[in-house]
Amino acid sequence: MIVRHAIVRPPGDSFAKGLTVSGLGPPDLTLARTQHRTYCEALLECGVALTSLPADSDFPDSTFVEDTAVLTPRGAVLARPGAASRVGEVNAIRPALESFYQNLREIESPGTLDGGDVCEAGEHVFIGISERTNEEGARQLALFLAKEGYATATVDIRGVPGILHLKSGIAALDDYRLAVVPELLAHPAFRSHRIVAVAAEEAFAANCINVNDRILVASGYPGFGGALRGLDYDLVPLDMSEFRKMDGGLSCLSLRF
Ligand code: CIR
Repeated sequence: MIVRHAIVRPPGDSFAKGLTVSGLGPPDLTLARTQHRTYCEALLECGVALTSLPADSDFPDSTFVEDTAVLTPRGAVLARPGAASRVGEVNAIRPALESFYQNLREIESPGTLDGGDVCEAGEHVFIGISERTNEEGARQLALFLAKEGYATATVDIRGVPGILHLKSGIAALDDYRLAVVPELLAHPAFRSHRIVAVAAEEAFAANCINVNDRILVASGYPGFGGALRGLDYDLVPLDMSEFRKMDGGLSCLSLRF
């Protein structure tokens, strides 16, 4: 998919109060803001037009804009986050999305869905069932996507340790090839795709993004980085240390379309 735009929101003053189970300690806000700026510069260098929303300290996790919506070249669906503290983020992002999409659809109660559980690989969309996204939310999204011509498959990640969202454990390197953590390698939903296995000790690196044929990837994971270079991917390594402390990674920090 060609990425023309991205929406981002820098971390607000309350960033350290966000949800996390990483056990890596509190993030350094100044460093997080620097890392966020570097991330934005990388998107710009990949030819993306950026909409940078103001930081919103009412919602500590609001820098993880990806979770508020599912955007495809064919339409937009507002998510319904599974964590109570994040529900209000959707109304906060709505005006920005309305300026790009005429017909926003919405996940409705009792469905819950976080954008981080949705992985688009060409005509295939994988939808994670997680602690945040329930089966009803996945069903509603699958109906919207089917009308747009996408094939969907669900992947139950509940109980997979260390994987908050589906995209914490898989990434579409391109339309045909996925990066996948060990626990999900054998999942039948991925049978028709080529796979790059991410070693358990480098699992955080699985959350990478293809932006106009460059792969933005967390720095500090030489095995995965080497495997991608061996496949001729053009890498942009970025330090994600402060976002990792809050269970976030590269995909979570932008809505790309
Ligand atoms: C949360 O727990 O919701 C945030 N601290 C992290 C969200 C990361 N988002 C993502 O993986 N798409």
